[in-house]
Amino acid sequence: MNAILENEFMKNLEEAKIKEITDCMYPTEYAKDHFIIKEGEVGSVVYVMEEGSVEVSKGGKFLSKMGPGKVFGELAILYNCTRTATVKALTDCKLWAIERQCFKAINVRTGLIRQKEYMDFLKTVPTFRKLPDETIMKIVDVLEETTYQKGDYIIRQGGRGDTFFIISKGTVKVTLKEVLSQSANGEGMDYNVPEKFIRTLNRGEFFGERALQGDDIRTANIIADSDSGVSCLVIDRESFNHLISNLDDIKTKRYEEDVIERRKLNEQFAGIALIDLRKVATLGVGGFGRVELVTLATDQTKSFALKVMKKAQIVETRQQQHILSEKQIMMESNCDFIVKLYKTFKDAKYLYMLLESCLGGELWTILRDRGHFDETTTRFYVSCVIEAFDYLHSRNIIYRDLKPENMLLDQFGFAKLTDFGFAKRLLPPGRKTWTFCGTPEYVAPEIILNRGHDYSADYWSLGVLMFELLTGTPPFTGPDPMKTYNIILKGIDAIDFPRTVSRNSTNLIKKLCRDNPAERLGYQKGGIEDIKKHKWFDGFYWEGLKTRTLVPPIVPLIRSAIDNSNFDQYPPDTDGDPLDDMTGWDDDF
Ligand code: ISQ
Repeated sequence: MNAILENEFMKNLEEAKIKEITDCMYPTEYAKDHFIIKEGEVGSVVYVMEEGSVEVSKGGKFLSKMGPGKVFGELAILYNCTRTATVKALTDCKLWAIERQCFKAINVRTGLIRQKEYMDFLKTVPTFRKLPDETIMKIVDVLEETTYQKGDYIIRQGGRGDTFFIISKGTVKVTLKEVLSQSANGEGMDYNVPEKFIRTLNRGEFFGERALQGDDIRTANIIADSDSGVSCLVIDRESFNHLISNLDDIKTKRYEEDVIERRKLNEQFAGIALIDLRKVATLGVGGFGRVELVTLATDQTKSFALKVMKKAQIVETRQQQHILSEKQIMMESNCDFIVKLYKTFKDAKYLYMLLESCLGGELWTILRDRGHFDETTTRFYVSCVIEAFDYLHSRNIIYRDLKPENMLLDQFGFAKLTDFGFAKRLLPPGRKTWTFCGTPEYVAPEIILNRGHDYSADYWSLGVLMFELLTGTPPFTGPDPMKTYNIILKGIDAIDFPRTVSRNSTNLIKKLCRDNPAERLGYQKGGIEDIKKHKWFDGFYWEGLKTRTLVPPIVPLIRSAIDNSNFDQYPPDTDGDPLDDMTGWDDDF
């Protein structure tokens, strides 16, 4: 337990979780000279040393020696990772180990239990009962647990307060001083009058709810009354009001019509077969394969981006579900700021996606070549992402992989999101998800801490993107992923903003990169409109962006439908043929 509490990364986990983790650890032994972890191998176990000593090396070079109480391999807590160093036993060693799967189960379980328990509590309170589940879930996220010792006054009669409490552990006493002269503002209270016991309140019961409606004078005393202490879930009026919308402004969105419109568009491409396509150049190389620029053999004025993915590699990295969901989301999305997927193909070795081609190149390439962007340019690209997020979030989809590499410019210079390998539909709305994904520099703290995340993780990444576009480097960067994660956990206030970043920009980035997801701009009752209304966007022509009449800040030079000059050059694939896979997992692709 102490070892975990001293580990730079693990110490950030909640105490209840650490306790469960230590309960799930099992003892293991390694004899002198044996390897515990080998660099480059995939690993899913985290170790804590109990006895002995080990040597850490990287690329054959000695790095350090470690003894009892040290934790190593902790990146495996987050995902099945390739080990970044080798750890060898210098003496016979005793260690404690935990499997990632076990850790993950603890997280999901504690997260879900907490959510369900708090939801049930809130639904018993009249003020909350009428609210939609989605709002109650948001309230659950801002509840803070506070503990009290026996005898502590949680609320004092006559005092002012704007907080509401639900008892999550222990019991409290309600007492009253019968003060005849007590005025409405609590003045005139006679503190010598004895308190009269009224009743006890137990776990699940609540008090102070009138404070949420603006009535801030406390009408009774509430005193902690359990020997082992009392815990309360607390919310204040301001947080409550931020999450609760009085306006019934849920726009009647015509989602079904959208899908129908997209199906019609896809029908235009239904007749295209793989053999009709001719490869022109490679536009990108990614985890599962390549993206090729292709044209129709019969019509060179039309081009597409063909994403070719190796099935064996998808299966090896257990990404099957992600790929199926990528197809579904991209084929149904009908938004100018999202790359369209027209058709898919498959054979024994590969899956193919026939995508709209965007020949302006990756925003990443342009940023690399220019160093950084000015505010106007940044505002334009950030706005394109906001439009895409507005579209996705209103359909309960989170994107989870924002970065300049995943933003492509079309022929006019508008940015579009591509690569939906991590996008996920959250059903029912308000649900959370626990998959660790994204690029280290863009990952939100709640993802690192495995607390469950939802679309507020996209707002975090939007803040990171804005910083990277303005300065050329993302705010949280370390020499390796674990160090990056530790920097992220220290928060945005620990980051130095270059003086070139204006006050308004800094203000917006900090509001997007709040540690607490529920406090991020975009996640509160005004939704994504709150971001659009921020002063950094003052005067921005949102309507012109939507109708594409606004002139983009960078208009790419594209000479023809097969001009790949805005993309980097990639060497030909020399990996050889992947294995066949006819197991049928891709039937829906
Ligand atoms: C569309 N056009 C150009 C490049 C692309 C890369 C990935 C996905 C879609 C693309």
